Amino acid sequence: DQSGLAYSVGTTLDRFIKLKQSDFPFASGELSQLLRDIALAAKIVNRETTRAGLSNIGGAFGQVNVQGEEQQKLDVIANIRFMRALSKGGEVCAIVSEEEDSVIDLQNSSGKYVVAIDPLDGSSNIDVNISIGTIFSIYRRKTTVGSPILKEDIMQAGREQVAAGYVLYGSSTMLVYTTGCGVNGFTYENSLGEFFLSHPDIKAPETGQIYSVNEGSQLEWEQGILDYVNQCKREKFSARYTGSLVADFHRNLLKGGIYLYPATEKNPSGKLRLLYEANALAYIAEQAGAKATDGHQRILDIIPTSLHQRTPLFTGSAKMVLEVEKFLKASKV
Ligand code: P6P
Repeated sequence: DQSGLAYSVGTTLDRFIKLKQSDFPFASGELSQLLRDIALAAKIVNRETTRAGLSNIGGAFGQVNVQGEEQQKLDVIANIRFMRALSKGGEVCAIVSEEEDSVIDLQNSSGKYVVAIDPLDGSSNIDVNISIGTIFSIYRRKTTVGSPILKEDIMQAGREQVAAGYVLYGSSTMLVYTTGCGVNGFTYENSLGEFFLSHPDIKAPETGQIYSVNEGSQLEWEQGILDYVNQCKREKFSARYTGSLVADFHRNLLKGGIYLYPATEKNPSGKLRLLYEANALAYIAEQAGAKATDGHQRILDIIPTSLHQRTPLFTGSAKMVLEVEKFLKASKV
């Protein structure tokens, strides 16, 4: 932290953002404001998720989103809340959301940033009170005038991200994000309505004993994945899979471990979305000394070709990700 100003556990998110802003000598505060706008929406969605069972907003909303999945009411509410916070905040020119078929152009010519977001991932877990999450990526638009352009501004490779993060609505609600200078985690204190720095400078263990995969699709995996998971079993690793990507990713980031979503018959390109799921977690992983690959290349190097494209995702402790790639290569010879 070149600012020289000390921050410590217990620093509020607002103060932390201000302190870290000085890491960017030319920062004019827009990215800081955008991060605050996201934190605000997270506070509102947090309140909704904790009440889901009570105010009868759980359960399917009846509509089907672009993913062909039943939209839970909370999905819709989270999408509305983040859209509203981002458009009101004034820093964003366009949004890609899992809940929207096409790009939302905010008609904001002064907005320098593009946000890709999954407002509420793992929403099938809402009704059974399992942790859910928000995942977001932030890019600077490349063009400087007129409406943002799909190829140049919206579908940028993950390595172009200027910031990324997730909110985990779990036993406590956490905001974890990076702006390219490491990863920091903040825990929400409901009674004060503030996020406080609780996990400064998160570094992922370089290996671990936890693997997270839906073994129900084992018969559909390519041989290398099967070989790797069998190796995990020989080494008596623990299987931990909540069905909620953010929860599994966060636990593995802190304790060491790997999350795998390979290609399956149902999802031949994997299930997870590149723009608003894999890229954000891949940026955080690498900033914390971990890795994220599609089995052959860094997630962050994938050049997007469509808005909602899927990718296989193997992410977590660096040595474990390298091991998966080794097994995939070995199974092809
Ligand atoms: P499956 C939730 O729908 C999600 O996008 C991730 O949060 C989760 O890890 C995965 O899909 C679960 O998918 O096929 O194992 O049910």
